[in-house]
Amino acid sequence: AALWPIPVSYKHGDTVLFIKKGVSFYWYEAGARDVGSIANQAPFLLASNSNIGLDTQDSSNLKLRKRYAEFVLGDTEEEDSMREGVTSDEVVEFAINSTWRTIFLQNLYPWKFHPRNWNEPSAQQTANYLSRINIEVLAIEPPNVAKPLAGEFDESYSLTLTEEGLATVRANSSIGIARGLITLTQLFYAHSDKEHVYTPLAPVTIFDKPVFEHRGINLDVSRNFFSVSDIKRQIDACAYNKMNRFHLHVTDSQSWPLEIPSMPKLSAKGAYRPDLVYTSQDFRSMQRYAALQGIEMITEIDMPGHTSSIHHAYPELIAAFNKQPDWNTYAAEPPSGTLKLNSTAVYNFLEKLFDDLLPRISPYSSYFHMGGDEVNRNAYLLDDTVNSNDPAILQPLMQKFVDRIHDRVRGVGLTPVVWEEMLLEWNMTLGSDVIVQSWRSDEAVAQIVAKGHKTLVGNYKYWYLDCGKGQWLDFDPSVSANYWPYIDYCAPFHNWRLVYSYDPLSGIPEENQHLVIGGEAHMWAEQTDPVNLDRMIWPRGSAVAEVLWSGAKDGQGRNRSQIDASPRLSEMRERLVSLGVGAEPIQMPYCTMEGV
Ligand code: CP6
Repeated sequence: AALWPIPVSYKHGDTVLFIKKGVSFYWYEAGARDVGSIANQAPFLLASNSNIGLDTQDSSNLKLRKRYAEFVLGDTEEEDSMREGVTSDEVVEFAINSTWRTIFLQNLYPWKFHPRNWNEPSAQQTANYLSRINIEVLAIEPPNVAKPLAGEFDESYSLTLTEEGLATVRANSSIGIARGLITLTQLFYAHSDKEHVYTPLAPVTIFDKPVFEHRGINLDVSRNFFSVSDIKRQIDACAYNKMNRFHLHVTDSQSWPLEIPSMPKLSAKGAYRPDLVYTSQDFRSMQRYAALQGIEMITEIDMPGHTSSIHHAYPELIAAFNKQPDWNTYAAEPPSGTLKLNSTAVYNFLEKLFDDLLPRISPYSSYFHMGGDEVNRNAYLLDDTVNSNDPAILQPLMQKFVDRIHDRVRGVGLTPVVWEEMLLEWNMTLGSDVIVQSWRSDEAVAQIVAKGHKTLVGNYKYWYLDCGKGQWLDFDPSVSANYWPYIDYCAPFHNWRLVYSYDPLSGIPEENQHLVIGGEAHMWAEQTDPVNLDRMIWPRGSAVAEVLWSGAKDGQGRNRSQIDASPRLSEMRERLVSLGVGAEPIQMPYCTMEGV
């Protein structure tokens, strides 16, 4: 089995099917549309050498209409629409397009997975020699669902591939179709003749659905800037791992790279360089690119700590800014600095920020993440609107801060997300809708669900992918701002097996397990920039993706990383590389070739 993440149920025979490079998609959908609108909405499908239209012979009793797209090899145009939101129709179109590209343009020549001197099967020797893969896609969701990502969505699918080369993907939603087509691509290999692909796995029957509803990567783009195309590549990799959330930790103390058109100074002064900024168009194109692949982009504006980059534009809003050399009295990282906690100016600023940003989030996401991590009480000693670090004084002020933000977020129909400290350290009273993201311990997860909140896991000892390499063994912040305070957490190094060994449900009483809705792997970027980004996230992120899609344990309660995962992950790594993702190898070819 070469599939990653491993499906719930999976049966295959061992027929080698040869397929000439070509495919037809028969696409059934609920609700009819005419042929003309296909051309209007998906010009990228209409490469000059492809053919698309409506099959007139269709008349199923489900009143489904059937359309087809025939592809022959050729380049497709990049989707570059600036329309707001995505429809379920566009999700299927995007999935079909990338399925074709992945199978026929990017597929693996599988030498690493066969013994030395392996003889490739030849098309001539094979009885089943097909001129094309026929793919039937059946989704019962209407084609024009405008926001298929709202909250929970049905990602289950079934997939069959017959000995005659007919592939059928069935799902209840467009996103289920996208997930099933990803699996389909993993069944095929390239032949060295460059004319054919083949599968040694037909006939195949797969039924599949995720264990956890929230499966994502959190990328910090404040400590280092990443281009839109770097980020879109991570989104592609997430989708290929069947992840469905992409958390963008877009602002922090070190830089503010997000353009806020109503307050242009924020990024003009707060970004590392005026051009290292995500414009509104960039922001929307990332959200849309994610949504087209069934991924919800979650935007985090971290507050009230982790905000000192605001001081470049609005110094009057920030307290305890950059108290070198004793920044660590006031914050977790240099520079220190926090939004003042009892300030009309800060509330006016937030009002303006949310008026600008929240309406740009709601077409693509059901969440807004307000941060709330690592707020150091001492910063409010230097806040002229508070002048105290007494919890009895700070707590009600923080409650008001959180309540005002959450009410504003709910006002546009979004669900607030906060880091665990708001609940567990600041004892905030939070609405029952609020999702609390944990990171510091399994006990924190247990406490959050005991209070009735939904939670996301991502214990830093397992799912933090950053792992500093330049730790100060005798950490002394007064010596230098070149710091890394978390000295212990990288030992042992977070290799993929350690990442895999984390079970999101460990220590959670059964009656509360439904509140553990999933988790995220975290890419904090203090020591990661575009040069090492891909290899820092992948393929360890794939380990997280499989734990969240398939569960941490196999059918017999065993951790798969100790049983059967390494050859599959090696293969997944090759697939990621062929998609253009610079994922690290986990083994040498010898291991997969000779089965060690
Ligand atoms: N930045 C922000 C960080 C971290 C957090 N929040 C972090 C904390 C501890 C470790 C790694 C990263 N760099 N905003 C914690 C949620 Cl070990």
